[in-house]
Amino acid sequence: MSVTSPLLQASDACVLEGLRAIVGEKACIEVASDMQPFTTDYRKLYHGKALAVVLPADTQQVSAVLALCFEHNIPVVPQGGNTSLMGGAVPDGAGNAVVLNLRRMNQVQEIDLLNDTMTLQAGVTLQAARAAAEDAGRLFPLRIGSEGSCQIGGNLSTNAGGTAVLRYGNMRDLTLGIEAVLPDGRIYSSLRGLRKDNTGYDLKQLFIGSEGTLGIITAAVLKLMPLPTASAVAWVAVDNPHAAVELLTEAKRVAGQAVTAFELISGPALTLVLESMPQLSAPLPAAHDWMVLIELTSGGDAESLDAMLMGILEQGMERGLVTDAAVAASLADARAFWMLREEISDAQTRAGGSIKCDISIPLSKIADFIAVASAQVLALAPDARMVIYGHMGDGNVHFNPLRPKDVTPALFLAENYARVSHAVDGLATRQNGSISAEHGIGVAKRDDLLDCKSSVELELMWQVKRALDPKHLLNPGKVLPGLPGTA
Ligand code: 2HG
Ligand code: ZN
Repeated sequence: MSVTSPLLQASDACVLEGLRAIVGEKACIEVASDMQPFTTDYRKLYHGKALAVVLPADTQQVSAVLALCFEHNIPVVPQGGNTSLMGGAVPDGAGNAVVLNLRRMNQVQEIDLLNDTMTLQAGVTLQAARAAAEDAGRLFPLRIGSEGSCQIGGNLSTNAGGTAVLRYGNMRDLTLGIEAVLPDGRIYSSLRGLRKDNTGYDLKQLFIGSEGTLGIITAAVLKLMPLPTASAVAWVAVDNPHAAVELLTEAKRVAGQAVTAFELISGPALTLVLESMPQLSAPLPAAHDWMVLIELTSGGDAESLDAMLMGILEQGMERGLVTDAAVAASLADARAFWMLREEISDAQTRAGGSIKCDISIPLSKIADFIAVASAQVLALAPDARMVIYGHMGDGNVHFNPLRPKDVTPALFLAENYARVSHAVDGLATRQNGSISAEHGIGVAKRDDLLDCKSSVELELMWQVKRALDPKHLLNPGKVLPGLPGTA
């Protein structure tokens, strides 16, 4: 659609014409209703507006779009699969920004089996990246629930984590190089597939995790791992989070590197999933306040891995940490256990009225943290459903109090969002934890950085921002809170 509204300023019309010339008419969306899927986040909590949504086909087009926007002082909001939980990938309501969605840049460009690397464009979905690696006989180990829609560029720009970080690390750990386009259109590239390179500053790290505020990541070289040949999975009832931490220590003692995932799940989290998806069933006959999902994987045989898992569970029972356990007898069982875990996030989205806290804290303190934070939240919102779960093995818990069934999402959030998240995040900060372990900052947690970052950290962040994005055009309003006299 290329009809320019008469209400547009002459300069906007000129920018739109330029954008169409760069990406082609079909890849430049200008009608508000067509832009809506790109200007609203997937939980439908953030509704923005845009001048246009562009879908470039390659890095050169991204570069040309950014150069044009730089010249005309037009903000640009980079977007991958638009699965951010923090409102990080949609524009604000001003309507003056261009959303640059990377989904057309979806080519896996090279798999180098000798180097164990994969080079791909940023718009490849995580699922497609994993499938391409698997087709080549390798594992790309990042694993998150939204893998069908989230894209590698978004995974990089948020330094995504997920359920296999315990074994393989997060996106930063899995990346050898990136290509990124700077706000003025210049292209930075470190797509060299090197595992060692100490030639000065490691600039790629600036772009990873900075949520598109410094440059737009357009391609990456990622590490590949051997495909595991065996896995063993158990759904385990534990007495409490302290017992879960003890069990994790035991698991690491017995199975070492084979401990791939160790996920904590509270009773209310499982209940929510079962209520919202009645076709699924609980792995254990009785209800439990706390459960963990353990996965071991290895390149060895299934028998030894099963024996290790049984050893961990027996020790756990002997020591009174484990009260019941179901071991997956087949791949289908294992998938069913994982589905219960992976559906927790979407079940909250469907219910509405969830307060998202994404805490990390040293493992030695995490159980106490959960106890104290729960007591504080229940003092503020006594009927909240305590949906607490996540990547216990990484010291990362999604602490997401949910509205009671008889209170509307809007009312629950209006009354509780600020005070509950302030209490939980404040406690984490005082204990030297993080208020965003893996979800990023976006717009949702931006101003909370003022409470948890030192003035030195904030000043340095702003200095880096100004150095790379002097006109403050890339993903404005995200990540960086205003600094008095500097914003
Ligand atoms: C998960 O671990 C995701 O399921 C989403 O990080 C967590 O919705 C959430 O809070
Ligand atoms: Zn998570």
